[in-house]
Amino acid sequence: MSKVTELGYLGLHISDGDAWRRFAADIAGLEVFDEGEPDRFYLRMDYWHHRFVMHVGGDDDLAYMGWRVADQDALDDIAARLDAADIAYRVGTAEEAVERRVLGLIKLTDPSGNVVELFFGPLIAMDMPFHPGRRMHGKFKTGSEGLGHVLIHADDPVASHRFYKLLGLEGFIQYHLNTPVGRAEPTFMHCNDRQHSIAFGIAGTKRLNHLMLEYTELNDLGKAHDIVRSQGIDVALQLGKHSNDEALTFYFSTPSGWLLELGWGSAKSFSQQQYHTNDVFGHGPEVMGSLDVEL
Ligand code: MBD
Ligand code: FE
Repeated sequence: MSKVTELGYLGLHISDGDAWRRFAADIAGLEVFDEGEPDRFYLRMDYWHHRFVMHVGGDDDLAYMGWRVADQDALDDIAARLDAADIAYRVGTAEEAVERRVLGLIKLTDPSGNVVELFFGPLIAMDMPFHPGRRMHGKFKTGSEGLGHVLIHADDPVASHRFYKLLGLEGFIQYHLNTPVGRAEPTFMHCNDRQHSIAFGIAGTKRLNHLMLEYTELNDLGKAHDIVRSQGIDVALQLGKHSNDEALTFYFSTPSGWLLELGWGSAKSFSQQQYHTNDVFGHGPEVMGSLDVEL
């Protein structure tokens, strides 16, 4: 059975391009990359042509998720499963493949209307090594684990779980949490060694609650934390260690309102399920409004 292999790229609608260019480079250390297109710029993390397409002018939310598959055969195989499950999709045109810098793709939506692109053959720009936006000790952890993870909105977590399982992701509910609006039982799913590439089941106002990126070096997380604190940016959850992926992370506001979770030291995904009611330590809530959970 063919499966998606990684969360490969994201498209984001943003209202303030200049704020995002500064934020991405100066705080996270991402590379801002321009191809002279007036309506967009790119963010890089590694050898990939891009990991993020920043579409300027819009509603400050997720535009699309790009999930990678190995090749055309794998894409055809998953498309046949979508047909059998009566899930509609559209085969991307040659122009759309060029636009995304991939060899081929199909487009569909998940049960909550989040746009999903399944693609194979990304452009890996070996002549253009990653150039961090600020000094970095190490790199972003990508490779076979993809760009990181997203926590997205799900109207119906059971339907979303069924949908992402059809794409080949595995996982289930991993926390029972208290929130101001009641209990939350978020689901976490993986498709490679990254403990989770997607999560859902926490109330929010946007399609995208947060994006998590991981550093290979603890010093880069510390540096990001220093910069966020010195700029007085709203921190939603303070530094702490998650029980499921065991990553040391903190969450803070992006120029789009949704949160960036930066982390280090994540454990690998596991095949037998377990769940948690608390994190290992930390993650104390600071500025309420975006991720109001008691971890
Ligand atoms: C995560 O990455 C996360 O965002 C939450 C809320 C819980 C566990 C791991
Ligand atoms: Fe997270």
